[in-house]
Amino acid sequence: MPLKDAARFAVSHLQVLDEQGRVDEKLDPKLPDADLVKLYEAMTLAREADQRMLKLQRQGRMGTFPLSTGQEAAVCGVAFAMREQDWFVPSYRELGAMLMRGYPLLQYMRYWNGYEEGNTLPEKGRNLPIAAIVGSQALHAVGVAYATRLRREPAAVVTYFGDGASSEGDVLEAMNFAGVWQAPVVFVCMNNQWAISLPREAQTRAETIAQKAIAFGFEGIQVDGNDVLAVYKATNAALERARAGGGPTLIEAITYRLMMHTTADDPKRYRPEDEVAEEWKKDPLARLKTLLERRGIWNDDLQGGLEAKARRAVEEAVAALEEPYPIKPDAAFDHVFAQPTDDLEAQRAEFLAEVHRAAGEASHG
Ligand SMILES: Cc1ncc(C[n+]2csc(CCOP(=O)(O)OP(=O)(O)O)c2C)c(N)n1
Repeated sequence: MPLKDAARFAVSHLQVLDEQGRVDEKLDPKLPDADLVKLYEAMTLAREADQRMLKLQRQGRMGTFPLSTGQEAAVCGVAFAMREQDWFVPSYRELGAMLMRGYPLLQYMRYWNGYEEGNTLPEKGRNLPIAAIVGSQALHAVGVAYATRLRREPAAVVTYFGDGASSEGDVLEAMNFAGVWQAPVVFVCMNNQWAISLPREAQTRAETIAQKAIAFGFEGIQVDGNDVLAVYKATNAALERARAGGGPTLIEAITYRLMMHTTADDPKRYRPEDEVAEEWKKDPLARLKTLLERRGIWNDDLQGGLEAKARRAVEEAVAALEEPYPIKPDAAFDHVFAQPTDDLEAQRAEFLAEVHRAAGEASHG
């Protein structure tokens, strides 16, 4: 009996806007000029906030935080394709998208400055908080997506995770459930080439991360993650399919973590600086700016105005951050359940008693 193919698969790679800022006309999602400018503004604000927070951290005015410099196109392009009724389930490196979804920069800075209540989102809006446990959010996303389907809502869920997280059981289990249930969820793997000091080649033997979707019975696509048009186009298609009952998609966004993992990390110890210099040449902000200039809708005045506006917004948040702020040590106990359990409240009381005892000891020397 001859051997037959049981199945055959292929994984596409999408690029619309190349490194020189040229658009492939056939693939162009044809966003209006105003939308391109909005995207560029969102990405610029994220970059400005990231870099300002790095300086604050170095001055001892900010806690340890993860940087998203270099990943703005992938982060913001995804969020731009989302509608208000879609659910946003982030990891911890999606500053630009969080701001686009209405999360105040001040809250974000408070959270990374050690205030748990900074991770409380505005009541309105379908946004989940930052998830620092690698991969955990993928399971939450699938649960939310399943509930969305049960309620027959025309909404979908987006979750982000890293190349490192793609090897976590949580993410693989989440994708399996999503496939079986045909849950309306878009998994966005931000392949920034590094999981702290572990390079992509040592993460998985698979040629692409996108192909992992195939094993779970849904489509995976790879996109140039520094190309905001490709990211937007792929996400928009995946969300439309999910909202219409077509099930999940995995999008692997190829990008690069241009800075340290977090401010506690020194990447010079494990990756060559010429690699980083090469990657700066693919800066997603510069690429989108070139496109705006080619279209004749951008100039130095507008650039100066945008930079000043972003700086003002960041400085306002920094000024508010440094105002006296009441500490709520038990904030971690809030928002765990809609109806707090007796057990949790008992733990809160025990914790607060301990805090008061320690504070009393400290004040009495
Ligand atoms: C379950 C779990 N294991 C380990 C860690 C420590 N940790 C934090 S970030 C990280 C690397 C994650 O890399 P990746 O998923 O590629 O995302 P990136 O940080 O590059 O965005 C690790 C190991 C954690 N927070 N949670």
